Amino acid sequence: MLTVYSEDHRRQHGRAELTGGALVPCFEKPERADIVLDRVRAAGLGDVVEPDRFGVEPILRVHAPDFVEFLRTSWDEWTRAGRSHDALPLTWLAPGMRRVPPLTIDGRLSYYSFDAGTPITEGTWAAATGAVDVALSAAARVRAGARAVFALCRPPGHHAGSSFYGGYCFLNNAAVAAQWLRDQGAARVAVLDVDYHHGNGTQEIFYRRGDVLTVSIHADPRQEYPFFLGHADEAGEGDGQGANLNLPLPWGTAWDAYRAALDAALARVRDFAPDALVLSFGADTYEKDPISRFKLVHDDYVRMGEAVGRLGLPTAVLMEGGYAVAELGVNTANFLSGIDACL
Ligand code: Q9C
Ligand code: ZN
Repeated sequence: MLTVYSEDHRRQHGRAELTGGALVPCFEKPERADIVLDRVRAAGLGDVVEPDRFGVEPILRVHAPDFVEFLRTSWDEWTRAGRSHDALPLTWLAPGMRRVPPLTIDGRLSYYSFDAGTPITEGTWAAATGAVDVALSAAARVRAGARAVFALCRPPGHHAGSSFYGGYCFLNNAAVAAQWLRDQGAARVAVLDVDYHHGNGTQEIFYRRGDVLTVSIHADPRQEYPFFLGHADEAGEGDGQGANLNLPLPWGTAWDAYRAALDAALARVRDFAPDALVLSFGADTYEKDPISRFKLVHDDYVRMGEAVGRLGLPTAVLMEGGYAVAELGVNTANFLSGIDACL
């Protein structure tokens, strides 16, 4: 399987996130991509290529212009306010408050975000747009006939919505890729998200649409981040009624229960009969992940890849989360090998 990779990811290197009441070093760090690339090479999975550049237009197909402009200019606004450390928000809307666009950078960070775990840095825009180019380059090769391509995206994307960032995500790589495939002529596209956390951004972007199926297997939001989306009864609205499937699982879930959910997810994807699949892959379901509570082991990722591969769909696999850095490469390469075994 071909891998698309760019060094642009290094430009996102936040110092700290607010977690468990403490400022701690960012879990989402450049070493994640390094170890995945190393293992992809060591496993002999295939060539590694640079992305093509697609510009901002495909991003604007799923993200609001004012939000994109905010991401592009927020670091400059932040430094003009006299700050030189990473930019973090610390106030959010609660029910009864008003969504009036603030004029100042602290208000604007709050307006466009939903957590304090996602620092904006000098290189954030370059890294985030680079990750989109990586995803789009994989999608383009799939559209041109490749059966499966791996986009080694960093920073990840699935928590970013049409007008908000958070969860280490700024631009929704999977949503941009899915929309781009639609715009290139795919009649139906499915997004399957197996990251430990619910893909709330992807769900939000496509929730009222029937042409893009969104399916997510994740930790139950009653227990786990992002808490306020990802429940089992969210089925889509309007034209999108029936085109969203959430399969929340409890803390402690291991392979047997996970596989049952995966089978249900794959059955829904198969029934939808998409022209292409975008797969949001996170290895934070791994038993030793430092911020997560599922119990998958190395070999489970091979089985997961084989099950996805047996769908027989043209597939762009996009990197999302996974924070047990030392073992992130093995788990990801195992998943890709499982798909490769079915090509
Ligand atoms: N400190 C992905 O796996 N955890 N994102 C708490 C506030 C956030 C995970 C954030 C976890 C985000 C792509
Ligand atoms: Zn995650």
